[in-house]
Amino acid sequence: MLIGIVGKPSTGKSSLFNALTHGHAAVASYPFTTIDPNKGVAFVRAKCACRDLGVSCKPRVGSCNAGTRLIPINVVDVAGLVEGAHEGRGKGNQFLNDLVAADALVCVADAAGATDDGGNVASPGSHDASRDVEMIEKEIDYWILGILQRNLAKAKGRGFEEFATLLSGIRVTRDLLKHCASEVGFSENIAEWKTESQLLELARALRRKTKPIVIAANKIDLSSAEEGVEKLKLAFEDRDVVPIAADAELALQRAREKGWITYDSAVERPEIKVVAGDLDGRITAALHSIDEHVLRKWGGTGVQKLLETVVFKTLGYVVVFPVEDEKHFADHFGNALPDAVLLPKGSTPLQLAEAIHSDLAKHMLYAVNARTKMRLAHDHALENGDVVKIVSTK
Ligand SMILES: Nc1nc2c(ncn2[C@@H]2O[C@H](COP(=O)(O)OP(=O)(O)OP(=O)(O)O)[C@@H](O)[C@H]2O)c(=O)[nH]1
Ligand SMILES: [Mg+2]
Repeated sequence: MLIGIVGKPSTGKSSLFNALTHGHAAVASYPFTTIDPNKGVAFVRAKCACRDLGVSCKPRVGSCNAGTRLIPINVVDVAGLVEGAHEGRGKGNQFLNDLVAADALVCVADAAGATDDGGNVASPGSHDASRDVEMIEKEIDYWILGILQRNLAKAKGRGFEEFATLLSGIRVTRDLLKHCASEVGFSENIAEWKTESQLLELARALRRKTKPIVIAANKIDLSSAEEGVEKLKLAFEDRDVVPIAADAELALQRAREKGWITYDSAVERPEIKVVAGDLDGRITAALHSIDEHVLRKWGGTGVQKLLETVVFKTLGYVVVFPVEDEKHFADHFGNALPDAVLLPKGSTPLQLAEAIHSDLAKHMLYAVNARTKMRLAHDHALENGDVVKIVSTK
């Protein structure tokens, strides 16, 4: 699973990246601080099956803490996009190619409206973040349009099927392409796909399906953000808008690492407890400000909630635990619940097998629900928390 972080320059993309991945990407108040992409790993929390099953699990990746499993998610933070990026403005849009495999995007907006169109510091409330989100979506549509046009040229003289295969890199399947093409009025004869406005419509339809966008309304510690968050929620009623304070989350993580405070972002309404006796007055004041303007006012920094909103709400993924030994819920070494796999809701046992290894899928015979020991139908929709054994000829 890969999540891409996009947005106008200086909205706080790298700050969010650092907060999610405990990373050290460069952060600064001037535009285009990030040029080369930052790549890292974040973790979503999910209920582990170990408690229900009464086993002590041994995750191969991630970890499990008192029945809460941490599952890794890849995150990429890229350069900022400005209006006209598809025509080469700012850093252009070619760097978006690092996001071709992304399952979803997080669009970071400065909800406090304190960043101008070019990413320079502006007075709070002077910019409308919803316009920025519209601009980002438009630039992503043009990027996809470019991919469609390049691949149409490559597929020249060949058919729809070949063209669809060329688009698999951006997670477009044949069926999805067919569906979206007919939505915009294209026939299956790709030689007739010439109208740019229709192609752009197609790009937009494909973007909505393959790159769902969650809006991270950042900088909620600033007073003008309250209005900005409301505006974003109103403008994007059909979207998930999560208020966040990336900077504050980073500051709390670092204060905790230094042993100054205790802080657990995983709980509802987290609190800060100062444990160091001799903190500098400026640090105490900064912590107090975060406590008052972020934790008490908004119920948390929103950073972990954002990640889990993307994975479990927007994408609607479920967690499935594949095992080889259904009696002990373990792999063949006896490690209980070694893997926790994220899959789209409605996935079948074959899709689980494909997610584990293409060979397993190729040689799969059937699947068993390890909890009930009953065989699963081929079209069974896997549910959150299922523990499944795939039986194959190999
Ligand atoms: N007040 C406030 N400032 C923030 C927050 N998050 C980030 N910032 C500040 O916003 C500025 C830009 O942050 P970056 O993380 O570098 O932004 P970016 O979107 O990666 O910027 P580019 O890489 O230049 O596109 C920095 O001065 C950050 O300290 C926040 O939650 N609140
Ligand atoms: Mg950056």
